[in-house]
Amino acid sequence: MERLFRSSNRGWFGIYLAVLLIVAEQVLAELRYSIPEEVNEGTAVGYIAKDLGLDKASLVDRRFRVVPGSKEAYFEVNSDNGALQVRRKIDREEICHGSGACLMELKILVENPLEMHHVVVDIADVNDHYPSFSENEQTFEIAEHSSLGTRFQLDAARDPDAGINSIRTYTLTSNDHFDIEVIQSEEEKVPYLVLKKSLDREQKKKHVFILTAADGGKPPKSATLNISIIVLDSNDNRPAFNKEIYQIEIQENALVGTTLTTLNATDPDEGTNGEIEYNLSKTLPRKAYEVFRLDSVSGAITLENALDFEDSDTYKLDVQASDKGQPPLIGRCRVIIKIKDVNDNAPEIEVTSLSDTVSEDSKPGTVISLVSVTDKDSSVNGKVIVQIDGNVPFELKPSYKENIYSVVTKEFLDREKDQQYEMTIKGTDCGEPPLSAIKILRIQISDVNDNSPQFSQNPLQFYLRENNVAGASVFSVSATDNDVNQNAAVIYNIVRQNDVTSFLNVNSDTGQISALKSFDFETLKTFQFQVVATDSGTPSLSSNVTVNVFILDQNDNAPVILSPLSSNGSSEGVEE
Ligand SMILES: *C1O[C@H](CO)[C@@H](O)[C@H](O)[C@H]1NC(C)=O
Ligand SMILES: *[C@@H]1O[C@H](CO)[C@@H](O)[C@H](O)[C@H]1NC(C)=O
Ligand SMILES: *[C@@H]1O[C@H](CO)[C@@H](O)[C@H](O)[C@H]1NC(C)=O
Ligand SMILES: *[C@@H]1O[C@H](CO)[C@@H](O)[C@H](O)[C@H]1NC(C)=O
Ligand SMILES: *[C@@H]1O[C@H](CO)[C@@H](O)[C@H](O)[C@H]1NC(C)=O
Repeated sequence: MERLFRSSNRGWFGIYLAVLLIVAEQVLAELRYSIPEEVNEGTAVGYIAKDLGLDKASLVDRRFRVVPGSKEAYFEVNSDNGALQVRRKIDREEICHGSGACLMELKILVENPLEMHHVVVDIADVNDHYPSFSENEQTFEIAEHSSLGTRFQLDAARDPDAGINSIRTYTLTSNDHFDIEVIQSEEEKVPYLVLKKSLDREQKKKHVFILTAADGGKPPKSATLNISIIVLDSNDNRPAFNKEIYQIEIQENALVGTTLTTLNATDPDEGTNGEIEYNLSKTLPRKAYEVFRLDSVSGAITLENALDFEDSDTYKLDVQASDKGQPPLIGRCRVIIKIKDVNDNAPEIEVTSLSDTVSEDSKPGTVISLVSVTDKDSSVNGKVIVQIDGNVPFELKPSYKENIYSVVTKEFLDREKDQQYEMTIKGTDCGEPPLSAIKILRIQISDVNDNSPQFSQNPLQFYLRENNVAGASVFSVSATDNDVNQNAAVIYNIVRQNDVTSFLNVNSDTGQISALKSFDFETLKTFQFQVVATDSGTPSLSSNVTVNVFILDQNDNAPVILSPLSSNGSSEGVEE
């Protein structure tokens, strides 16, 4: 620094050799000279002897000299040529402060006769100092979005030189955000940074500029100050989710604890201004809070309780991400969770019958029951196939409404063949694996009078010993009826056709036939009659049987020989 200073000064020296001489016209004949500072020793300040009109030759005799004093050290007179000359280098800034004129007063004395002259030497400034900053770096912390026009005072540079050689300009590296503004106070120029464009920490959090202070010398000397601007965060960014809508699909049988997705919101702010907390919106249906859990720190959504597609097939969760600034800012997103159906429900079968009996005379196609089939699973798994298992005279027909079927008779029924049916109605869904349900349907077939009483054979033959006891039961007839109850309740009647039948009686309930008279083989050997069996149905049905009766002979007559007896004489023989 020292060396640089000197060499620069030497360059300017020549210009200042032309010393101005000012002769002040004062009472005390004051002499005034000006020299630049820093001139070499021996440089003439002014030719005093000449200026005072003193004879050069007499100077030694008259003891021409500078009166010793504080400033004496800097100057001396030359008795040979009468000049005032510099005795040692003068540093203006060492002697004078401030930028005003730097004047040095001297007294010059000659004797015989005694005279004293005042001399004023004006030490002119030379640009021998560089501007300087007290620090080489200055740091500011400025909140982002500070209002435009805000000023920040910078360190002023110092330059001990005076006037034009002191600080003249401040310049800042060109940038978008700040201008430099210089305010002239009493003594010095004070530079300010003025905000001209808003700062955004998320764009750039540190700005570095160089402030250059230059003096007005020719050439100017300068100094630099590094300026760092640290942009302080303000909570000016709300958390943003990486998606506005998250679409998620999950099987309804997903295990509790399964993580469905992890939400991710980011906030470029700093510290707590960028710290995110996730929450479900407070206005969701209660069920949503029971089924899902949102981790407020990680953003993970996990299954808290089992899902049920049949209960709810979609959930819409409104989620907010809040930062921890003061006040906090909030970002929102929506999570749509679609539940995928799993075949976890068997079909349900419901049978509605008006009666559990059906008349055997029903026409084919008669509706006996309605079967409704439902399945709680979704369309694919709900679709149910219904069928009747077993070999029964019934079939299913689609009805007026989907999922409702009629059970109808497929053919004529015959109670006398099957009086009861048990059938299995089976519904099977189309899930994987398929699930099925069964329902047992029991049907009683009710009787219709469609069978007449039947005698086991027709005609019937009976043998009756003559001389039977009148009024006693002699034989019985019986008819059976395949129907039941009244339709099978048979009563018997004898068809009154001839005389013989008037001697016969039938118990209408039992079919016991009694003979009202005793028969005589010798007068009547055989006779025939008919018995009608009638059931009690409405209308009733009947059938008849022909009864042939043969009277058997007894040995009730003494022999009367009319012709030779045959060798054969069996008393049990039947003669035609
Ligand atoms: C004699 O009687 C027996 C038994 O009654 C009979 O089988 C047989 O035919 C009779 N004979 C004649 C010649 O009538
Ligand atoms: C000032 O900034 C310049 C350029 O960026 C750099 O080279 C120098 O080291 C800095 N000085 C200080 C003291 O930070
Ligand atoms: C969240 O998103 C940001 C930006 O897209 C990404 O840098 C970060 O890694 C993500 N975080 C997680 C946990 O996925
Ligand atoms: C978010 O959730 C956390 C943890 O469950 C809770 O402490 C906080 O109060 C909630 N914040 C809001 C805004 O609901
Ligand atoms: C007896 O049955 C026959 C054939 O079924 C019928 O023709 C006849 O009229 C019946 N007789 C009486 C008296 O019912």
